[in-house]
Amino acid sequence: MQQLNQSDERGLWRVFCSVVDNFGDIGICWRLSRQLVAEHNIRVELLVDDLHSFKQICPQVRPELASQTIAGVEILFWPEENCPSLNWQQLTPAAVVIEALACTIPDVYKQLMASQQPAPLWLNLEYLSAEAWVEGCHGLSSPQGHGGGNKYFFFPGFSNKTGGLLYEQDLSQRLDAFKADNQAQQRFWQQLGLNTEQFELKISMFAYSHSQIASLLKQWQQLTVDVLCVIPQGELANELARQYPQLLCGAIVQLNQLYLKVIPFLAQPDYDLLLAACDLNFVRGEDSIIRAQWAGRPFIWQIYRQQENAHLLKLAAFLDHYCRQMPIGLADITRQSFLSWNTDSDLTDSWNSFYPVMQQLADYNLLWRAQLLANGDLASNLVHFAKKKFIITPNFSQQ
Ligand code: TRH
Repeated sequence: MQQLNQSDERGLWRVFCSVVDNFGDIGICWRLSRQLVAEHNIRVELLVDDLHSFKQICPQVRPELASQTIAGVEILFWPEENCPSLNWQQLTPAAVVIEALACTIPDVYKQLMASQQPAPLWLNLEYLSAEAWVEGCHGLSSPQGHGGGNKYFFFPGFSNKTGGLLYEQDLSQRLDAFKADNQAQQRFWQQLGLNTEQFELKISMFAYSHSQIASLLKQWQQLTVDVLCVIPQGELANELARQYPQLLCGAIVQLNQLYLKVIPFLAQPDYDLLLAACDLNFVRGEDSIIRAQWAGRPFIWQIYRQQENAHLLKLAAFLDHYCRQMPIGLADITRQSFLSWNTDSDLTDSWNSFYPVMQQLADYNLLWRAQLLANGDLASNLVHFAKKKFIITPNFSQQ
């Protein structure tokens, strides 16, 4: 058995990120990498195959550079296995290698890992799911054969039998302080070119395209208060712009009580503030739903679609966790609203039930957030896991 020593603890962590589509993959890898550097004093190298997507959530990224350092994270462009600009042999041997979100480490690098003494700890950071089987698989290892050692599966999740969720130190305190500070919020909106004083309901709408979006917008037009809905640039904004072309020029489109505005993609920390500044957040995919939970505002989640409606099982599993402590009536409305938003249903009825319970949900979400935080945060849980594994299985060749 080898005890963890200083160099293992401080050694390099190499994170591999392949951008499948959208922004969740890089969004998660970028948050994790930054946090490992900032809060755990770990040297992190992030290899990513799409710097243009990365730039959307981190404007400092320069896509023309093969390597660059931002927020202490060393970022390498990883375009393809045999890219001449990446000399695998010359890379510093890593203490920990993270294969993030179903990406595949190149064979040439796997061979290097197997020949390293001691070999790195190889972790597969999985996609988020609230399904029960995740608890049984979290932390399991899988032998890779041919001297490749073990790969460990690390699952984010909603219970203390999983790896938890990405959460930076004091985030909820910082977001709550922002929510209590009207001037800070006004400054935030001004930076987006908006004066929001007249709006009693502010909604952020980060979503994939939706066949029934018009039924929801119609309800908002008929409310008795002024409603602001901001839509980040992308698929849904383009869809709405087919009907209201002025949206793409940054104009505000007024439809009775409803004011629509397309906003640019924000840097990740600003997106967190947007979620805290709105009264209701529509979020999607994997990372923005986590951020909505930290913001503590009412939210509605559009899960990433999968074949044969597999995503609806994942949605149901999440709702089982999320709604467990809610009063029955609130749980029914929440389930129905999430389900309608994730199917092609008309949204009139679900909105009419959801709107009156928003305050109740806002209160509940603070309890839910506290419950999630009791599971520890994903980065710290990963570091803890790595320390344990270094002590027990320091090296592939000993297994
Ligand atoms: O972009 P997404 O739909 O990503 C999805 C999911 O992760 C899905 O699980 C995965 O399989 C698929 O990609 C390939 O949604 P998500 O996960 O919320 O990621 C968006 C990221 O973009 C998140 O880190 C928040 C960030 N973001 C900003 O930084 N600024 C913004 O203005 C917005 C709207 C988002």
